[in-house]
Amino acid sequence: LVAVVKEATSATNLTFPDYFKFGAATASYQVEGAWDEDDKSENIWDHITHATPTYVDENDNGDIACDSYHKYKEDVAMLKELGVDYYRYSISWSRIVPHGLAGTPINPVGIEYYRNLTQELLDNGIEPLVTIFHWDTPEILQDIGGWPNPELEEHYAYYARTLFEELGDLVKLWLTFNEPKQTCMQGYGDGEKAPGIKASGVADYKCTHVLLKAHAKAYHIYDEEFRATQNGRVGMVIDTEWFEPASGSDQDLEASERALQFTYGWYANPIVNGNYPQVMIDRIDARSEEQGYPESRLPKFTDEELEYIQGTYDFLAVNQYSTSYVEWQEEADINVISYGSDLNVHTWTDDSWESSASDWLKVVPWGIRKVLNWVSKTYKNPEIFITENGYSDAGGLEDDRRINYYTEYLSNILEAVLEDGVNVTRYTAWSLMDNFEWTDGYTVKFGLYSVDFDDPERPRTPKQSAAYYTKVITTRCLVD
Ligand code: BGP
Repeated sequence: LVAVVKEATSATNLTFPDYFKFGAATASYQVEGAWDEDDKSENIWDHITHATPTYVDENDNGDIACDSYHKYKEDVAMLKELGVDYYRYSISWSRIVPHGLAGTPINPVGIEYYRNLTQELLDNGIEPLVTIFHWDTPEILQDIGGWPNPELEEHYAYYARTLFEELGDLVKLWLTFNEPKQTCMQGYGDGEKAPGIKASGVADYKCTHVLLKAHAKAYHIYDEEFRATQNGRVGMVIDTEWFEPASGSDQDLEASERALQFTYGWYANPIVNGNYPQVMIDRIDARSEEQGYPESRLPKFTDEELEYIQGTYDFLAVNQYSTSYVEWQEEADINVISYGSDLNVHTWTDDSWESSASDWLKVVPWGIRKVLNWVSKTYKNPEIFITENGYSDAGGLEDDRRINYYTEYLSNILEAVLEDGVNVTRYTAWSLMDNFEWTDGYTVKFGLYSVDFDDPERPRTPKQSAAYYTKVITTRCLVD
């Protein structure tokens, strides 16, 4: 009987706790445009889309995008209409430090833009949640090797300190990096995102190593120089799918745990516990040795660095969209050097799962509940922000599939909070509006608002999902 009653308790009847906040997200390169205005310099996405237009579907780029650089007041009006508690947006590094390097001049017009946007949010009762870096590395820094170059730690620290100094009176929530796994794996591993470098199993590990040290440095700078006066909090956005074991066998359960450690754990374990997950260290060290490398392809932290990195988070942040099945497989050919063969599991998606306009995004609502439980259990019940979740289609204002996605995922989140005791305090919809979706250009739409990219004015129009989201926020439950 208990089981039956539990089954019948639909999360749609339950209410989000009072402390729970709702937001919407964008990122600088994806919405701002104004790519060379007011002394902004080129970033790696400006560079790759101009140098190799075919890199992006339909040869598109973010030169104008949603034109948010000029239309930020409209964006804030949309957020106000939506009724969100906060807005997650990112800052363009090459707008703030056009010469990229530590010690070079700060661009006052860049600072002014973000102060204006942030003040406009505050004037409208919307809390800023700022991503310091969302994939748009200044091209000047890529010219010296990009993230695998250890010097990036200093250059990033200079940029981050500048933001704390210039915006920290207004901004109280900072995210150092968005999805560093994508920066490193796609940027320097499989080459599917700018700068498009293919050196999987080597450069992606170096990139991560530098980036984690840069994160820790920014965290310590905030902690030691700003926290006492500004009273804010700092975290890092880490993305992961859920990896559902294909069977209950020990091998498949191990494959699932290993995939999660190589994905979420690659970044979360260092910032929580001080080092890479043991399974990554063991596997990559052993494979490197067998491959004849003089040192492991996975760089090592010194004891001092381990201590410096450990505990550099005030909350954990999760981007979650999709799920795969995972099973154990025979060891990969030792001659193959890649992240994939270091991880060495077999993954696939189920044909019955609803698809979206993005090949990597399947609608698997129960996956988010499992991810939240795994993060909570693995990292000892931290406060968790969901910093992205959303659904892509080909466009249109009647987006009932998106409404369905939000209902189902939010229902699983609610169950994680109310039934499983997971400490989730924020939910962020990706995205506030249709935008430049990286290599998909404008062909794939995630927005609650549509943007007409054929019109030079870039008019925005609410979709049905926008009204739906407003209703969820105001009623604090999952209305039909
Ligand atoms: C996340 C990114 C976002 C956004 C979203 C949709 O990985 O943080 O910037 O782009 O995914 O993905 P995509 O643009 O690849 O379709």
